[in-house]
Amino acid sequence: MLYQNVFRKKTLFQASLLTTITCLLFIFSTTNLFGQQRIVKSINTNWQFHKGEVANAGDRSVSWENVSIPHTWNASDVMDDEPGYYRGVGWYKKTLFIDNSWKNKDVYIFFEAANQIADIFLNGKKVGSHIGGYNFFSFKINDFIQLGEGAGVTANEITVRVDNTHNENVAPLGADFTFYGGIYRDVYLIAADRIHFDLDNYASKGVFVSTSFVSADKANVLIKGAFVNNNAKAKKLVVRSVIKDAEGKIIASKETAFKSNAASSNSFEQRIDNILQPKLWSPERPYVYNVVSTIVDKETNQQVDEVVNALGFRWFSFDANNGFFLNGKHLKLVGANRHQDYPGMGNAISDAMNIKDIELMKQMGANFIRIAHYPQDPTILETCDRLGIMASVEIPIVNRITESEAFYNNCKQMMVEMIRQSYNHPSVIIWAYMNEVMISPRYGDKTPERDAYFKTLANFAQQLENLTRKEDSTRYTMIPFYGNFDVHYKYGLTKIPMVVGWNLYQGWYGADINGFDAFLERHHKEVGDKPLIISEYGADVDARLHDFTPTRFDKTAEYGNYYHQHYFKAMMDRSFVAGMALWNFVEFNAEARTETNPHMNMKGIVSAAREPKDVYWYYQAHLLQTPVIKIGARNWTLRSATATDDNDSYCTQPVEIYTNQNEIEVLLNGKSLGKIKADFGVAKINVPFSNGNNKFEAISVDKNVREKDVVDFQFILLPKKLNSTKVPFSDIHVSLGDERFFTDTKENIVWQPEQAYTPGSWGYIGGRIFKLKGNDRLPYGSDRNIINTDLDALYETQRVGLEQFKLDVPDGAYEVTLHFAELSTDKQAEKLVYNLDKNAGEAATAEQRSFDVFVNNIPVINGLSNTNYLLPVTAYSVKTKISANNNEGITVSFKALKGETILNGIEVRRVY
Ligand code: GCB
Ligand code: CA
Repeated sequence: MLYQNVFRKKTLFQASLLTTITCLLFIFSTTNLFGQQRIVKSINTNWQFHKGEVANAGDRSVSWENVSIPHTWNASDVMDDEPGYYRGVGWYKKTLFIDNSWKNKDVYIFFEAANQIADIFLNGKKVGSHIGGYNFFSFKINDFIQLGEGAGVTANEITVRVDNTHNENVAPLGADFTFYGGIYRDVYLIAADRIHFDLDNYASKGVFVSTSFVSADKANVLIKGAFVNNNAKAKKLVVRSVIKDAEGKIIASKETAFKSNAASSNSFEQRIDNILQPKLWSPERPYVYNVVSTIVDKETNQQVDEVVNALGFRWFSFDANNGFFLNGKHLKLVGANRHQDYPGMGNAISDAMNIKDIELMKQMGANFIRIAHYPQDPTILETCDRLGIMASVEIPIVNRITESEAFYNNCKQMMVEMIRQSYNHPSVIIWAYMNEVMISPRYGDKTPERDAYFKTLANFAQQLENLTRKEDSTRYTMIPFYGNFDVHYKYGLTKIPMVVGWNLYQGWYGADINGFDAFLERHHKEVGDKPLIISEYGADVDARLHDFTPTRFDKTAEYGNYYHQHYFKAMMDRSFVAGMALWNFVEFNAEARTETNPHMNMKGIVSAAREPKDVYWYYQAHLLQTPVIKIGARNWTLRSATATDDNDSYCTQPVEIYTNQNEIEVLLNGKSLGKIKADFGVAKINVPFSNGNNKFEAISVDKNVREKDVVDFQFILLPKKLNSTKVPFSDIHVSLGDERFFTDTKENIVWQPEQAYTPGSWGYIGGRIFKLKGNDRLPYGSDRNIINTDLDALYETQRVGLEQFKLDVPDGAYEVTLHFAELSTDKQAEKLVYNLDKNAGEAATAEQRSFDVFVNNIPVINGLSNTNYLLPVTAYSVKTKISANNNEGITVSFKALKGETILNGIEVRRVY
């Protein structure tokens, strides 16, 4: 029921339908070629912004900063060491120079979004308010603007109060992403003729296009909508819809004549049937037609308004056993979720940056996107239409609801806005809502209250479901659940949507990765009539961290690869899995997160700077039809490790190559290392890297395939014995309590995982790896944000209780740097709701400690303690100069005075 609000206008007259003419391949008279269109122009530049409340916008006592839109006030405070970010009020103002000739027009202001409550004022008078941070909204402003006589423009002042304060009645209430405040998408002025397509229908196009029937042979199109005649007199009008193919050729059209009364709103409905041999829309060929809807004033025979919409001919269905079908053909939906922010910019990003993400997804071979957890910039769906990516779009109810009428109504409004605003995009196949709402019952374990809350949730889900189906019967619905099967089943949630989405993290938040396969089987067995999409799955990858024997939650690239390879195969193997959207396409800001890259959720398969990680190439190898050969860990070009052989000539490390070729030949510095068969998209080989540059090439054994890949790896070989003459010692950087390699890409330093001391070499003596008390998930180290450093990964790991760190370096002058951070602290970490592990984030009891540090018997640190430099989760470093004599090397000794000794990192550099 798209039109329930069309008739809320002041005067309501029934338009009389005079004639209806259908003509296929109708050629129009030239008078319409340059028909009048509405004026649409952005007003993004030259705004002023004040962070905080302002009594009135003219207040000169407050300071205003020049900004342009898109703008957020949280671009940088989400990355600092101070927990939290500004959630409050911000004011915007701008002088609007409006054309005097717009006197005769209907003028609107249109926002693509403002987060999250916006109040709009013009010349000091309130125009209106909008609630919700992710949908478009618009207001008619004729009654508020001042226009002078004659030619030229008149200055008007617009002010906008935006508020992103937490509000219990506005979704999202809490989530693992940042709720950036501000006017963060484009703002437009629209000036339309007094006769125009409806501009008061939830900031939608006012014209709704659907296909009532599509087959390969023929298609029927339905165009519905409303228009207004805001003239003081009745008008004879023609509403004309023209379908043009991608080349601009008219293939069908329809005209409907109306007599519209003065100040009236009129609905219309046009059918264009029997379009023969329509070019179907699909990921391989996303053929987009245009529907150009115009209104012609019969008196003057002039076009007065025009709206253009995309039209794709496609049909689709979900089947609980066999998955998804597009245009009658089986197609597995494979793609990703996507957040909308960039580092340093927050959510205030350009159209080009939005478009680029979708292009990157397409280049990977994705055919599906879950636009989560909220509707995004209009360019996103436009690009999906154009590139052939099917979309699920979602309103931002995340983790929990508030049991209030205001909350329910706001959510329903968001749903109606979303559907009407994005209705005409052929890429949209699913409307979704309520991400993981069963995860955080506000009543904890209090059973009766909790039970009531879950029942309320189920009831509200049903209401949203009904509303969605009533608004749009041409799409499917989905609710993305979290991985507790029983609770969703018990409260009937699995019955409500047309497609069930599961967000599953076995092998990440949950211990056993095989639990994923078991869960899929369980769904199929117990709710076998429900089509299924894995709406989220993912693992955090800090591309700077590597380990060839990775473990869950170590954030290494290698664990991420293992996780995705397991999941992808499990889903491809099961036909009842209709599709998947990995979490997440991009690394995104989640201010409350800590871990190795604080404030970031690193599950992105492209980095925050949009650099693909290995997993991206893995999917590409599976999804593209054209030859793909991509060397894995290709961003890890600066490596350093200890020689594998006794001559210090090489170090062997495994490398994965992602490919859709059967067999790959690998060359190192021009010499073949042999041929390897690929297994489900991955060819693996051990590579003997030598000191210096290693030119690594992968080519197809199939001589007809030209595609190949080359990566230059810089390898710094460390000698097995530090007095090696073949590879003279120069420097070493060791992360204690760590099993990973950590490449600091800013300083081009490679931190080695720790090792135990053996004579002639280097390493620790005594002690144990630090592990956070009561946290079973982290294999070692802490996940806290370390203050005063960007090298969180280094300081988060630690060796406890060590006696010495020894390096059998040759005689010479050295610089030794020691790094410490107190990881055992009772300073409470913020509890994160997505944190499925109950114990995680629990406060550890602060250890009291004090110890002396000697370097070659010189007392460098006297009584390092929690009462002096050793502040909780704060980086502390000391650099000392020392000489090694008599072949005794360097010995750093730790002497406990109270509690246990610690060391987080050590660097040794030979000076001469
Ligand atoms: C989820 C949430 C998503 C989080 C993700 C994660 O289940 O739906 O918002 O970002 O997990 O990375 O923890
Ligand atoms: Ca902060």
